[in-house]
Amino acid sequence: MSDSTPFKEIYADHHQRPVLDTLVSIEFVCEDVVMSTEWRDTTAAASSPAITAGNSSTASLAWLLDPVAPATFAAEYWEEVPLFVNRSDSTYFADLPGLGEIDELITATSSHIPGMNEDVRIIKTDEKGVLSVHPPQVLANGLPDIQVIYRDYQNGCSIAVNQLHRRSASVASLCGLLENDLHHPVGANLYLTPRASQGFLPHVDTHDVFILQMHGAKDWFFSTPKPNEELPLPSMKPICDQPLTDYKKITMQPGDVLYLPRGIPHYAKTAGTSSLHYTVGVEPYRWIDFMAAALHEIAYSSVKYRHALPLGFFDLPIDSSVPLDLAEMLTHQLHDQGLVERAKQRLETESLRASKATSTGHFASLDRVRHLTIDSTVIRVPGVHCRVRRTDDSATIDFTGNFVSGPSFLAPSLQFVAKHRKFAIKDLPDSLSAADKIDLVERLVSEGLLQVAASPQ
Ligand SMILES: O=C(O)CCC(=O)C(=O)O
Ligand SMILES: [Mn+2]
Repeated sequence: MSDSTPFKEIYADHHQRPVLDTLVSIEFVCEDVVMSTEWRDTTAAASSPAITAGNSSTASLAWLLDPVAPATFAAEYWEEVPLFVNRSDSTYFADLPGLGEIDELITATSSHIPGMNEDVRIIKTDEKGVLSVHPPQVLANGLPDIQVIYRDYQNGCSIAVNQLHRRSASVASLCGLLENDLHHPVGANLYLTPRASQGFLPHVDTHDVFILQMHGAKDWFFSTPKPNEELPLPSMKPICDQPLTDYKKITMQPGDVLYLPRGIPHYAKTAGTSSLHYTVGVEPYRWIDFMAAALHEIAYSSVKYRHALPLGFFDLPIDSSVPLDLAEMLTHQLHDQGLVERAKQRLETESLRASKATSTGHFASLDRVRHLTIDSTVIRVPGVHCRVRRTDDSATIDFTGNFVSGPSFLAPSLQFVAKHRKFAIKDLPDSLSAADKIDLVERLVSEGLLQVAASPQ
């Protein structure tokens, strides 16, 4: 991406283009709109929300960024350049929880997640620029006191709900579908801000974010990108010393999406109306994660990596010839594509383990599993993604939240399952007997990958 196009604003519908005086005040946007080769009228092709369970998983990133194609996003924006999709279609996110559902999202689940902070937070930056962030008051039953939150909101506080994908199955489905396209972990937070208010001070996030405007309007201010400059690690303290004049402003309306790469300083404010947005965050696998996965894989095949460090080693000098020797072994083995593939598979397997809210209605299938016959039809559980991996003597199908492993002769059947969303049991490859086909499918239903089709066969 050249320096002359630091940011793109994409209009999904040319009838909705802002009037010129708006553009003039954002000189870099103005230039981009005129120069843009991306801009096109996609009114006719306007896609309907693709987040409901069962829709094609490949449509998800395309749907989110429409009219920007995922390949364009990957090549020109990802990790480098903010992208504003100004589609102004207030129905675009209608299938996701909106303003009317927030009370339930807050009160139906305990606010405290063991091992993590509170996931509901009350946030305000006051007129003097002083930030306050605090957890909600909690009732005796452990749930947030919504009455106090209503009062805070009326006093100008924003309400943030983290881990939305654990509270709402439709948000979980959206995140799962995006994960399936991006191959990086995705989660969602929600921010509700009253009119004329500011939540956070300018800051950087250590993950990439897609901001989805659900209700009302919000002004966003963010700095122009400096490609590849920061890319903070999750553990880095987010710093933000950008002078305020360097910030560009856009206004988000319902249906709009803003992509901000991690490390881009930003803040947001409401003016005349309240605002609800989701922040869909992508905590990407980085090369450090890949290298760590490769090292873990090597440790399985090389005993040298499994030896203990010397007793009392904190107080001893470390002989650097040992780590150098290990690094050389790693370099040598990385020439072998096998290690590269195993490291990749390790990350794939890990990515399928993360748990999210679910609404698959699976208990009905568990009730029917005993009645399967060779003629029964089964479907893959909507929103559950799977991948097959094999070793010399085993075949495994990893899927969201679980896996099933067996002898390597199962590999063609597992691959068949991974390829077909819906199939009759008899259509599984004939390397399995009829009884084995039924056994395998029973197992995959029991473990949560397959559902028994509702209609009698
Ligand atoms: O709405 C705000 O105050 C800031 C939200 C934000 O920084 C984010 O969603 O990443
Ligand atoms: Mn942020």
